[in-house]
Amino acid sequence: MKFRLLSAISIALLSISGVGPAQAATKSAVPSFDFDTKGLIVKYEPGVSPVARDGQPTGENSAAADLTVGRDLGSGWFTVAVSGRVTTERAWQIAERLKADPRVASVDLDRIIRPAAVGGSTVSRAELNRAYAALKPASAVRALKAVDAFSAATPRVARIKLSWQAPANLGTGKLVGYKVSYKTATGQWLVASANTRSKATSYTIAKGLAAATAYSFKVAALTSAGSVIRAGADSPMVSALATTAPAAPVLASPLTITAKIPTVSWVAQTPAQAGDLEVSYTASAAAAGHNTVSCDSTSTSCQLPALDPGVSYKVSVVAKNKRGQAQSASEFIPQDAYYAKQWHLFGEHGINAPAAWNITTGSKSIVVAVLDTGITKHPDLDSQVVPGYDFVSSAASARDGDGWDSDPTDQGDYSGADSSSWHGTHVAGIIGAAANSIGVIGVAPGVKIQPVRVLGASGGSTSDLISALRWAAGLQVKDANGNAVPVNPTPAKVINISMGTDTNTPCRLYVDQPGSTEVALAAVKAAGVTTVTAAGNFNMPASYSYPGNCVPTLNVGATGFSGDRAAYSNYSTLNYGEMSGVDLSAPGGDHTDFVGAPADTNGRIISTRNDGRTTIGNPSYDYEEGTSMASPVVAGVVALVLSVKPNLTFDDIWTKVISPTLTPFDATTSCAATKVCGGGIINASAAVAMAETLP
Ligand SMILES: [Ca+2]
Ligand SMILES: [Ca+2]
Ligand SMILES: [Ca+2]
Repeated sequence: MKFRLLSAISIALLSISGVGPAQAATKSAVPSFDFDTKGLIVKYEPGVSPVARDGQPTGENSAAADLTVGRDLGSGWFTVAVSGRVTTERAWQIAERLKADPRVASVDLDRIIRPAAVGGSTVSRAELNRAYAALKPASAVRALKAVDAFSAATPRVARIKLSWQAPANLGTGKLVGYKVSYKTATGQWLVASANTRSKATSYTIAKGLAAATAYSFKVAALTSAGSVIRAGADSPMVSALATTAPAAPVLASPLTITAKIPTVSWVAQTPAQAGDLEVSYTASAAAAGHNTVSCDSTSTSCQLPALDPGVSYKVSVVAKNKRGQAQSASEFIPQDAYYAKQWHLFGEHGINAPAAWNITTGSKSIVVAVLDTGITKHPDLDSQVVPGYDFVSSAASARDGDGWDSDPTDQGDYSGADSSSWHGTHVAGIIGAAANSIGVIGVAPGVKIQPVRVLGASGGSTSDLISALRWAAGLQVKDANGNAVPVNPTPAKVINISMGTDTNTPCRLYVDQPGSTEVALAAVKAAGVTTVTAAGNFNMPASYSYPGNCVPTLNVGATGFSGDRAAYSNYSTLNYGEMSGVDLSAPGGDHTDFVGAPADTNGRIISTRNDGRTTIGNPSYDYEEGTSMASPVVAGVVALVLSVKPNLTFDDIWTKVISPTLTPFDATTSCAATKVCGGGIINASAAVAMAETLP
């Protein structure tokens, strides 16, 4: 407290004329009375200076108030101003303390000095008491409770319903509403409603609250007297934890499950996704005509009991907490980082893969052999691969120092300034890149890839290709010395051959005499294997390009982003169904057909690659275009079809499943007028659904 110069005091004491018995006080109108007090009238003991040696007014410390000695009224009486404006109640408290100070003889408790703004006059204590009583605040509301006000309509919004009993005492005012406040995690009080304007003794806070947070709440009654609203005391605080129902869990394991793989797993939920409550999960597997089975867990996986063998069950997971429950999506939703770039899977002229994935993402018992340049290690492929073989007989071309061997690693096909293509790695990813959080997803991420190397730095030979075909299908193969190659322990059900010649290379020796490749293809077909070939990239008749012109394969032309024939794609000059032209098309990408395509793709197909220029470098992703990309799209769909119906033959797959479900070409495309692009674009969803209808 500072010492104040007496001359600086500006307290108004206009009507004070002396001390003694209370004067007839001015009858001020209660509604305009604001209780502000500017000062007291104090009598000091004889000989006591109103100003102490420390410069502060005598009695100030004992009053614990910032006082200023004002006017000497005579006979030991002084006016004492209270710094600022205090309530009458506070002024009386100060007066009581001053009275207890031995230096103070008396305080005139019957008169209070009012501010100049309201007349500066004194008013009697009796009158103040009456006025004060008229505006007495309500007492505290009683029995405040906070309960969860969960709304199924807005399950992620934290809501708390407060309820209470009206105050026992409303004073003399009328109840006009309640003030509702809540304390945040940082201790800050926020007003949920300054005035509910209702006599209702409940209020729901539906805004501002966050899940997983403990709040305190208080409520004060508001009473009115004239223009003044007087708040009652706050209620005791109550706490409530605002929580929510869990979010839908996301399956980590396939949407369909068989007795061979009875474990269901899902992605761990964050506290917020769990609604900030303890969550339990129930996984169920259902199949028409079979008992639904389920398992429970509070973790992220559980093993289903006793599934009927050979049956494909559809799996769902329900997350449940005390606020509610949520079921996993009935759709398979890829989490792969580059999925949005994979227009060939979901685009308008893509293959409708997501709907197919709702039925199957592929069975790991289905193997797709990729007869290509081999494979390189890749985090999106390593989990997808079963052992393959290397049928490049030329050691120079193979660049691995020998002829046939059991290691199909791609050693690079660089030539001069041309980088290695890592073609087999790209093709393998289109078929079966893993469904995970990284990179891309294959058409059939649940199936297995078998890398079979037939192309080296100098391309490949027909005899190696034939050996590879036979080996992939599980048939016996002998090497140049007549020694048997170990039989493929995991024979393929699908073989993809993304290669072709750029000149007219008939497959058939004579019109009516099959060549050795067709003999092999017939044996492969007889073994229950479906072979898919690329129609070629030379904008020439597909019947010129070996081995796509061999019978029987599904020979695939390429379409671009707009669904029209890719500019480079070989085309059919034969009647549809002869199976040595273009049988069908699939997205292979076309950089000249890029309008509207996802960023960076330039209308091409993204898949797994390697960044080594010559020899193997690091795993990467890159864009390619070609019938080499279209063929594995079809091979992937065939693998999905076989995952649903493993015993379908080549003829079944073509005539009963693929051919009837092709998406017709848009009327505006060059493919529509003729059958130069085959019967249409492969439709994964329609094909898988069709397969399901077959016995
Ligand atoms: Ca070798
Ligand atoms: Ca090798
Ligand atoms: Ca992936």
